[in-house]
Amino acid sequence: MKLILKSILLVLVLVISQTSLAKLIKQNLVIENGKVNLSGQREVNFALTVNGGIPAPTLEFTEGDEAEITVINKTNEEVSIHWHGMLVPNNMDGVSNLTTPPILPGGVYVFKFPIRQSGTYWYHSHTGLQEQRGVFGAIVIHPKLEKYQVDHDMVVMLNDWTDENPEEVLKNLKKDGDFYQHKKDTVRSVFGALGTGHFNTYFESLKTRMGGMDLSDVGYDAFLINGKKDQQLVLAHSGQKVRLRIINAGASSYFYVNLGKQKFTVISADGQSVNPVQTQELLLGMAETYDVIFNVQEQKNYELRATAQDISGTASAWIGAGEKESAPDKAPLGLYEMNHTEHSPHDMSAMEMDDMAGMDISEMEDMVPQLEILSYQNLRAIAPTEFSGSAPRLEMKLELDGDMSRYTWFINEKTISEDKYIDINKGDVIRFVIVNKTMMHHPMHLHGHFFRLLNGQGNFSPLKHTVDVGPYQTQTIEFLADEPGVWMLHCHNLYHMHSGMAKVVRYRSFEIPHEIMPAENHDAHDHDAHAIDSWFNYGVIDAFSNAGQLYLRTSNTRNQVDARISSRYDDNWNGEGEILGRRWLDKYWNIFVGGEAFNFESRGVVGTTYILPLFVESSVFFDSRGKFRLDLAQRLQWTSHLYSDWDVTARDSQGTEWGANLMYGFNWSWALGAKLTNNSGGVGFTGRF
Ligand SMILES: [Cu+2]
Repeated sequence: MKLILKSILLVLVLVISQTSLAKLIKQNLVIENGKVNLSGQREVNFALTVNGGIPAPTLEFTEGDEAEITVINKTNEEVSIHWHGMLVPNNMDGVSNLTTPPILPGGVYVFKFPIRQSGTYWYHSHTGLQEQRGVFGAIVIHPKLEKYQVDHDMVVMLNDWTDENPEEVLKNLKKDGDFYQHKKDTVRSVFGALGTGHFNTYFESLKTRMGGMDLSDVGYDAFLINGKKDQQLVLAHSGQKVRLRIINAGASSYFYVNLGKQKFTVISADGQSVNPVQTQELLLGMAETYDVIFNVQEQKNYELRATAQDISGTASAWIGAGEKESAPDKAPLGLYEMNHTEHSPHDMSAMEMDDMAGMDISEMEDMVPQLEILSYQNLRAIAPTEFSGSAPRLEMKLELDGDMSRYTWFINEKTISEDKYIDINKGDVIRFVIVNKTMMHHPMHLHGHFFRLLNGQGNFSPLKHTVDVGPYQTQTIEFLADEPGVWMLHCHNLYHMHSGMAKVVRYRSFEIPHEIMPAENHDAHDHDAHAIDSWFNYGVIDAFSNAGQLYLRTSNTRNQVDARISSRYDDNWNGEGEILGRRWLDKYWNIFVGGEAFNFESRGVVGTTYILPLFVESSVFFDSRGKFRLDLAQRLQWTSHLYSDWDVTARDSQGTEWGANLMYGFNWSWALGAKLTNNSGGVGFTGRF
């Protein structure tokens, strides 16, 4: 009897203490237009600050708290805040026009949700390209009982920064997916490949039309840790433990993170605890987070260095005190060595998977593996994560693909504007097999859930909210559908997402609340991905002493209008022009209809263009007089600056015309050189805009 009373009393005490611990944590976030100079090179006026700074303030909670966050929009555009990795009610997810109303200029929105989890997360705008302009901050949630006692607990927030307005960056990528290769001096070429002994790889990439491996599309001006290129993060002394909550808030950069050759222990991934693993380095995709513990063993000041995956820049933060211990530079990347057979640390190696699977926790802790770089197969949950066997399963393949020439990105060959929903049933276990058919990494993020990453750890597969799918790799994830709502599933490369690589996972039983519906009806395919079906422009002007041309293009996801007038000297000056409306059927193939003027006659044309292996553009025209025309054109990049364009036009009503040039490109926009045609030669320039 006494024992029972005692137990009841204990339960009461526990219940009361728990209730009193459930604190309401209030925070205001004021978003404003700001002028900042984060690169140290230029002050820019497109920045968005939160409470006056970049990054936004760190929000700190304890599991069980209630969050009340008031977002105040003092800008002249609509804004949003998404709580990345947080298990929130669907209407608190912060995706404008999908889950939450947009916060209009001068508007205020109060987010209220219970804190159901612990770990390291973050928040960011889910509107336009605002995340790249500064709207991102960390979320730190302490568990009720902290397992790891440390002397210092620090957020390490990584991001990429461009002094160019991100809207301009997207416009440039839409002109040419390789736009920033010039700025970064990573243009691949025939002689570049020959000189490094990789001609076969290069030729193969042209033959298969894969192009080279691109680790990053954008040429950034700075990489930052907590908003700075270099800083003393914390003064720590020998014998102290430092917990680092590393968050990749980059818009389109993967980061390597290391402390030189120092080892550190990974204790959680994407906020979820994993069996401790020792490593010297991490590779973080956008939106991924890792918590690590670093034991300061000597009285030194260690450099924590984040290096962009394409080795185009670094950021540093110093930990410790005393003599500085710098992290070594990473070797520059061979432009041609990379192909899809090369492994990224996130790829599965069957052998390693076998080694790790079936090991129990105590064995793991005994032999905390020591790694040079952490890979996914080293992540093991601390408790079983498998779902009950009775839950129905739905398996779906998601193919990631893209078209670099028009910078459009697809899931299962469609952009989100073309095919938006994946419908699921509550209670099902949903398995996505994500197959990457591109030469880029895609960090795929699912809102509102943790998924199991099937990494060979069986019942102990780790829980994540974002998974890196490397070039030509496949990753399989599964989750229990127990959070009714509509949830984004998208690539966390901001420019990929805004060029189509996104979907919405929709619970069949879920009804979109009334306050969202108007937006849903008004703008059915716009949602988060504002730019997807916008039109983008591109133009070329050629001015040679023997030929001239003006080409203008405007295009959106599938449609394109081309206008071209040209003139060349063959015995005398003649002119021609055409205007064509095109429809892209897949990334290599379009059909067109339009008109052409030739020899002072105009006629209607229909036809088709196909991109052949080696990126030879071939077009067949049939005109309203029953005549036939064949065009072939190709660019050959000899060195990073020297290139040739050649083209052939064959008409059955006339002979064959050809032209070829040899140009020296100063940058993406301008080139000088010489041009040959059937029977003339000349010099001049080319401008692209
Ligand atoms: Cu992507």
